[in-house]
Amino acid sequence: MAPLALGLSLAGCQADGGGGPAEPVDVLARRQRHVRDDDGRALVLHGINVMNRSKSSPDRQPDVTPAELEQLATEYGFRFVRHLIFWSAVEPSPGSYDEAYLDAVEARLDAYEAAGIDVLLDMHQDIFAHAPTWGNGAPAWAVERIHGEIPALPPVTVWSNAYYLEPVTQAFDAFFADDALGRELRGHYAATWAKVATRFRDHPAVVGYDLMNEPFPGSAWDALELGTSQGETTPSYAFDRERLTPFHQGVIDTIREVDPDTWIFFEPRFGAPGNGSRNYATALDDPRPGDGRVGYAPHFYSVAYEASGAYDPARDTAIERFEANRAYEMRTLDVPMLVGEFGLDQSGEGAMLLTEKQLDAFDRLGAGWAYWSFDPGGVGSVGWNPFFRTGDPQTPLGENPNAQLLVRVYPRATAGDLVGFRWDRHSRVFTMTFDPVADVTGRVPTEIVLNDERFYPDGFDVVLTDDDASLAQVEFDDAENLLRVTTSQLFGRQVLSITPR
Ligand code: IDC
Repeated sequence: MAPLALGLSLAGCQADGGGGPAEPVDVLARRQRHVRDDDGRALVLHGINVMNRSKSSPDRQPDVTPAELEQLATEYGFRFVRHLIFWSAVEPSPGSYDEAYLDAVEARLDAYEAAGIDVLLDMHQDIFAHAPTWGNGAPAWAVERIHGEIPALPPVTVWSNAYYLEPVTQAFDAFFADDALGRELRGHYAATWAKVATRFRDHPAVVGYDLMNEPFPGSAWDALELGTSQGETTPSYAFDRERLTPFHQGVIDTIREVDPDTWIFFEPRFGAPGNGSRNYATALDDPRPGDGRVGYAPHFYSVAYEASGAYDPARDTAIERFEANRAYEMRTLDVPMLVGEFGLDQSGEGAMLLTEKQLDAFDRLGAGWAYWSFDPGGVGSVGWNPFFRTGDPQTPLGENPNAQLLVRVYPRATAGDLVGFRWDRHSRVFTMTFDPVADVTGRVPTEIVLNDERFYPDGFDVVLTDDDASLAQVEFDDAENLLRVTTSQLFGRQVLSITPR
């Protein structure tokens, strides 16, 4: 029946009714809504930050094990990690790099690769620096360059309140200043990235670099912005346009001198955008030859939830603002997006509803995500963690309630231009729509992450609504929990759905 199906489909999608094969949709001329892999497939990355404990461990590495990575990837479908690295660890003294640290990072990258996990390398910082009483990020010598010594910070009740302490605010002002010291510090930062990129540009696990975690605006910090965006007259606006965008551009240009190919992600300033408000940054230029590979990696934490410990959908508009503002920015900044951090204490009232609404919004935006964070405790520990450690070497992880929401069916890699997708965990119906792309669709499979035992104990059906369904190859890899679907590139828009039996 294959020739008949082919004939019918061509007749159906040829506008001029002519005899030749239809032209595939020309997506090259269209904006890139997704990060693409080396095969040209559109990626949607679901995963987790690995790990908060790296900030304070002696080797600045996570203690995640290969067996845990295996379980994360195959059972839970977390095939992506945002792996924390630190400026202080790469450049412990000015101009000299710690190769042993980079070797240890490489060993982790090898472990991710073995588990089929893609990696975003996140140059993390909280409270500017890795220095006594400070946080993590910049080397202590950078604080000494700024302050002449390392000021001791007073204790704070909530960690992020330390940003507003005078020595920390001053350190960020110094780092972003348009003066000799600012240029020197940013030069070290960019050179550190060039070192990291030179080392890992060819590592198959690495999909991207996350330039700086939550850049704090220093004295341009504006608490008012946390509610709704205040607009062009604010210090935030000036910081985004005059400081942050040029800083990001400078680091991108430096990385591109050594690495033309790896995706580079930038974040909005710390604070308001993470609660759904606007980012005032302007579009970045990617000097690589060919299509740009700059992506956007904002975070999402509801300030109202964090302050009250409860989610009140009638009053907390963070999700609605986040979705609208991020969609606007994806268009105006011309970038694909992945949410580098979101997460919450799952014991609060409405925590599950908030998490589910966040995840559905990310799907609608076509954005991947990394939950904060993979820091499992022992049996019985819940808090923010989707997972806990069981002590069983075969099945090292057990799941907490929010894993019910985080483990989803999703299109990890689409051999085509992904128009949209939806996972409904109640009906267990998954739907995706994509347009074929020349030399991608038909050559490589679309890969859908699907845990059949979990979601479809009685089996599932895959339905392709296009005429060429009979030409598609559908294969389920039970060991990997991956559904591979290869369709023809000769046809028009395709809708694929998966339904329970
Ligand atoms: C938090 C950790 C916490 C630690 C703190 C400071 O959960 O244990 O004390 O960092 O290092 C962020 C940051 C991320 C935070 C996370 C949760 O990027 O480092 O981790 N968060 O508070 N921004 C908003 C929230």
